Amino acid sequence: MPASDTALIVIDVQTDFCPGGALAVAEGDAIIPAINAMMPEFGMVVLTQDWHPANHSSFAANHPGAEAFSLTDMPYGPQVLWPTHCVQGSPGAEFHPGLTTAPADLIIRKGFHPEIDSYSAFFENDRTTPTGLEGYLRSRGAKSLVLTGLATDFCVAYSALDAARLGFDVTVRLDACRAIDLNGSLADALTQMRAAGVTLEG
Ligand code: VGL
Ligand code: ZN
Repeated sequence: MPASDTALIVIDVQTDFCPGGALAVAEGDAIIPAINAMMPEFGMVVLTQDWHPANHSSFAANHPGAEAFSLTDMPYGPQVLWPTHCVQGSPGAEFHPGLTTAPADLIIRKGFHPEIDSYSAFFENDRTTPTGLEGYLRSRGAKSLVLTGLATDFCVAYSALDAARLGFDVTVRLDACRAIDLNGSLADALTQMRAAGVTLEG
């Protein structure tokens, strides 16, 4: 049983990131039984939801002529242009129906500002605009975080790196995550997480 000051963070287990979805991660749904089984072991459970307006600047469709999975320059740095996904209120933005959501204490939505993406559960992609999750976890006394979900190399990794930078003790359960792996992004993410002192398990 994890200590009572340990929170389980479940990143973006949404229909669009699972097979058949708009930005499907290979085997994205395969992690759901493991995540459901972990929830009752934690005193704090947080789910995140990628939650974009239709005019979001991370969508290739909003950049005439741009291909999905190409890179563009944003004021805050390079940004991958994604297929349209997790549009607010759309079926693809729902949690996967297999995910148990009842044990969650908090659901945090991110990526709702049209002009900036937010991979991390803590900060938007400028690495400074907060989502509020840090304050929530600190005021509940969380010291350690266990991260699971989608995708290992984007939203999970960015969340893990921010959490480590904020001083939380961070573990990523790789067996309860799956990756997009775009041009070596998984290897890069694992290297960066190790360098930041994130514990990689599973
Ligand atoms: C994610 C790309 C775009 C993720 C979200 O959840 O990893 N990836 N939006
Ligand atoms: Zn997104």
